[in-house]
Amino acid sequence: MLAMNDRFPGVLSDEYRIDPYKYIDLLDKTDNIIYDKTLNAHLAISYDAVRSILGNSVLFSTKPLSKRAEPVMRGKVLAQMEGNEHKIKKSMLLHQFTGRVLKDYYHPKLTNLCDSLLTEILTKNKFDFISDFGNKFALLTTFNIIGIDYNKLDWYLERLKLIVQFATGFNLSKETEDIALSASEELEKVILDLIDERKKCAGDDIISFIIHNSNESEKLSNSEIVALSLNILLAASEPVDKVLANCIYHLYRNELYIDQVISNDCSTNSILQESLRITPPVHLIPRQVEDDCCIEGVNLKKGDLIFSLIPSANRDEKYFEHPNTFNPQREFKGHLSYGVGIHACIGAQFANMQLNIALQKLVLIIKKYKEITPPTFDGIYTRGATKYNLERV
Ligand code: 2IO
Repeated sequence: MLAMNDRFPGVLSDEYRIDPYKYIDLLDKTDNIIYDKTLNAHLAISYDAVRSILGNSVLFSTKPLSKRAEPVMRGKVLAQMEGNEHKIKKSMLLHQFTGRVLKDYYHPKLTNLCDSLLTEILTKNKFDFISDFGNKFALLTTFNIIGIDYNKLDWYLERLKLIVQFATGFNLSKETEDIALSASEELEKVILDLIDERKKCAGDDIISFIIHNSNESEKLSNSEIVALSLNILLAASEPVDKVLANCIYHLYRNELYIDQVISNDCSTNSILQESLRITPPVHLIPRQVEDDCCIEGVNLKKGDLIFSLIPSANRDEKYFEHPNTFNPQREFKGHLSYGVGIHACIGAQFANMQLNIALQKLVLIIKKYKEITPPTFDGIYTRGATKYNLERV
């Protein structure tokens, strides 16, 4: 009889792809780190192991991103950087994604955007939550940040899909890689044009802010601005529709919370954080082991690849009682879906605000609709609904 974790089929298996949570729930998290033969990499499956790994960026570097992200981002993404470069660029971006700018500038903008998308949907008897709302809300929000014209939605959507596939894929064919690379070159061109425009005439977008509000010694090159812009475009859009669809999915299966949110007995944020915990949009976070070491009782070798399996850490019984029950009222709220440590998501506050705005409005209308069929989920790196058809009751 094989031990429980030896029966884990591997992240790249067909069974896992169809229903990862079935296998994640079976994992014995007290093993902390297991080896995944399909990935040729370690998998951190416990809460403590994921915290130790993501919390130590010296021993566990983000070097895997130089293959995954850099080629399609036309330069280094923030998560690849260290030291002073990381500090300067992180605080530049954080300024735009926190505090006053968030409350005074983005809150009203995103409220209006959400309202106008929902007004359009309310005229329909049937709609797909992903393509008719989620994708649009996600991407148009990032257009607000970068200062991109709303009518370019389809052009960007098409190309971003390809670069996400590159950054989050496994064993891709040369052909698929080349298609993504040429999409990213096209994206680079239009961002370079935007930079030129903003140098002549500043707007209230993040590119103008980066160009005009940095010290002489901190001036970024065009190619650095392109990489950060593409980084934001991807990281801020890819998870958003997935998280919102997951929230709706959980609410339809736990309808008492819809009423509780409406009657102010439960906050949208509790729904959101519990949904992020139990069904995180980003499942895998890659790191390279920089030295031989022993972490949570497991030996790792310099050069090894290790993925943090976020949904597994978030379902660790040591921290979350009845881990696969959706319970927005649970006491411990420390899910790891935004990561942890110096490379934790810098858009977390922005995302929480954006998602709460949408949820506040969605809870008021979802009882007018029901699922035609349950959503179809896909993805092993980022995972979410690809189609979610709703119809008026
Ligand atoms: C662009 C995977 C949605 C990041 C990424 C390849 C680098 C980095 C992440 C997150 C979430 C995206 N990695 N954001 O996991 O910027």
